[in-house]
Amino acid sequence: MADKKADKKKDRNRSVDPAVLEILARTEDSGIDTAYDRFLKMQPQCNFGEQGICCRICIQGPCRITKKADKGICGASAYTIVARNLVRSELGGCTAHADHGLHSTLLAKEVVEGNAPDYTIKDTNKLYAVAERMGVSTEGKEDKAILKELVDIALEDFSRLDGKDLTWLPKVIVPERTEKFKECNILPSSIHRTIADAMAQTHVGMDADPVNLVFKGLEVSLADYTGEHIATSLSDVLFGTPKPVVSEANMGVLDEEYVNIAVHGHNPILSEMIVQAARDMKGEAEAAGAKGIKCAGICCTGNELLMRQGVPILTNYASQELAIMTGAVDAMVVDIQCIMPGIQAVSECFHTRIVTTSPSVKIPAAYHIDFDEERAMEKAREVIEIAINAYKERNKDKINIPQFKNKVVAGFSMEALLDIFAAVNPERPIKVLTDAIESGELRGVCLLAGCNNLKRIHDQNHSVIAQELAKNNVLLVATGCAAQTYAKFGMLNADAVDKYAGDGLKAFLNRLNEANKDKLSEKLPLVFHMGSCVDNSRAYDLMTYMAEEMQVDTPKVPYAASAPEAMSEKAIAIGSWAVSLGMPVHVGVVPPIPGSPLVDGIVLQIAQDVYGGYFIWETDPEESAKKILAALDERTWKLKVHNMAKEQYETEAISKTW
Ligand code: NFS
Ligand code: SF4
Repeated sequence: MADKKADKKKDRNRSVDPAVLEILARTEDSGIDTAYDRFLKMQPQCNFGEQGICCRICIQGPCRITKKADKGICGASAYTIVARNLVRSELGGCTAHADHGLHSTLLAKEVVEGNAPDYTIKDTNKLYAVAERMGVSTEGKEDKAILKELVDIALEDFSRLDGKDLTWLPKVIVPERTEKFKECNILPSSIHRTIADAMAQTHVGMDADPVNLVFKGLEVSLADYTGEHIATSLSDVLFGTPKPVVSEANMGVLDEEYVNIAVHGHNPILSEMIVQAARDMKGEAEAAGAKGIKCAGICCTGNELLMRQGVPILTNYASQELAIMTGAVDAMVVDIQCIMPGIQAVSECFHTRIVTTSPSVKIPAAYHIDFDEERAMEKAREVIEIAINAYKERNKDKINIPQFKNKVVAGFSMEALLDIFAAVNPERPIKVLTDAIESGELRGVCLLAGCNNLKRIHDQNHSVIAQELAKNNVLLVATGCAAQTYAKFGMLNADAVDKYAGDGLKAFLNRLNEANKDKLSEKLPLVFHMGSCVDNSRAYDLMTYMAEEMQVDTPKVPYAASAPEAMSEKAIAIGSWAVSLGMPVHVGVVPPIPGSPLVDGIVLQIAQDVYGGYFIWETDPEESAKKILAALDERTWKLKVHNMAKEQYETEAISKTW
């Protein structure tokens, strides 16, 4: 027993990232505590919580469902408690994305009104494209006037109270989906109204019906999707739509001779300025004895900067504290979301400064710069100064950078993908993809998304599932921390195609490479990095375009999603909209739902009957890949049968709706 305990304490193998393993190995006696250690100390975790049958919604609780007490004090059954907890998680995710989307919208408003002098409209093509999608005419209008109309639509979609339908969402999904959502009464009226209503609906003594609650959760998830779509669209307008870009990833991107700044969080509004200021302040860094300034990204801010600026990826969620333990990070600048409070304690063992920048994300003892859009560049320069000052205090003996990094080809926005497809079929670019599925060359598309979760071996599910799917000719797109795993592991480059892709996928990618050889400086990667987690909206746009080409509702498209190491409430919100919008959604960590077999059944089966999308819980990576493949195969098979019937009987056998 004692030995077992000691072994647990020494478990330094909770990752498959070689850089992480190297740092974990040397932390043995350092006394530094990271998430990997705290996870072990937390064991065993509470079974009631894991099952979702602990209720703390009122302070008569906590009420836990047991054999002896099969209802809470108020009489709530396991199904009510589980469903209510699920809705509250979806709400957590939705509010995070709403906050992000609203921030982007308000920045756009400031740009229109001339109050944010350091920002401009960078991408007028995207501005026109979004305007067209929203039905805003652009004729004879100044760019700012167009942007103003988009801002007005977005702001109304955040705040409308009159019960009318959202404007943004129905414009970016197939009409059959909108009909379905209206029919089931889950089309949100506005983002903030849906959030408020769902909070009220889950108060003590409110909704007890699990189906009604689960469906409310799906409405919340559609509000979440709207917030994400707005965030992506307006960020592209203000900062540029990503195009293929070459960079690198993993701890080896740090360079001892430079001032190193880790940029961490989610919102490009600040980090875009930091990157610009870092370029401008090279001289100051040189004066301090460095060769210059290097920025490297963590989590989705990292993805945003990689996609638009080619800034390298440092690491992903689980290993954020370990980046500090290289001794070479002078400042870690954080904005919002997925920032472990644990980074501060680790930073205190080094010279690293933690700099918070959002009024809603402060960490005791960290530096805080009140970022404000009106004086964006000035604030960004303040942050860089903190980093340069820290650089002067570096302890050379403590610097030890794991020398692992891989080449990355990223930047695949929807626009970039269409451009690549257009080299093969200029009239109907997306047909290149749907044809490849129809001919059997590809078995479908899978979006690999989501977080790291310390319950899993860090990055293992991500890498194994992707390798299995690639071998089986699935076209892979990725976002979030999943995409960062692939970046770190060399799976976002063409070498990975030779190594992992099946023959069909190879042939498909080669055809695209051949057609684009004058246009692309690099061959296409195994996995297409589509951006941050809000950019899952890009990945769903892809499904929507495929559905339009195939003339079917989205649940018929052979397109699945997987969150192999899901962790955050945002991931739960995303998984839920992916289900309502028609995807089979694999999750590699079972969320707190199985405590009610009824609710479990609703999200696994009833959701499918009504919306066409459904969840798959599977923790084993090989099994997960098999289940994702089965879900894709079922859809391609059905499409084939329908198409055969259509030809044989010359009828429109294929119904468009789910
Ligand atoms: Ni998505 Fe991106 Fe990472 Fe998870 Fe966090 S950074 S928003 S939530 S942990 S993928
Ligand atoms: Fe218990 Fe009901 Fe209160 Fe939940 S809402 S804590 S089940 S009494």
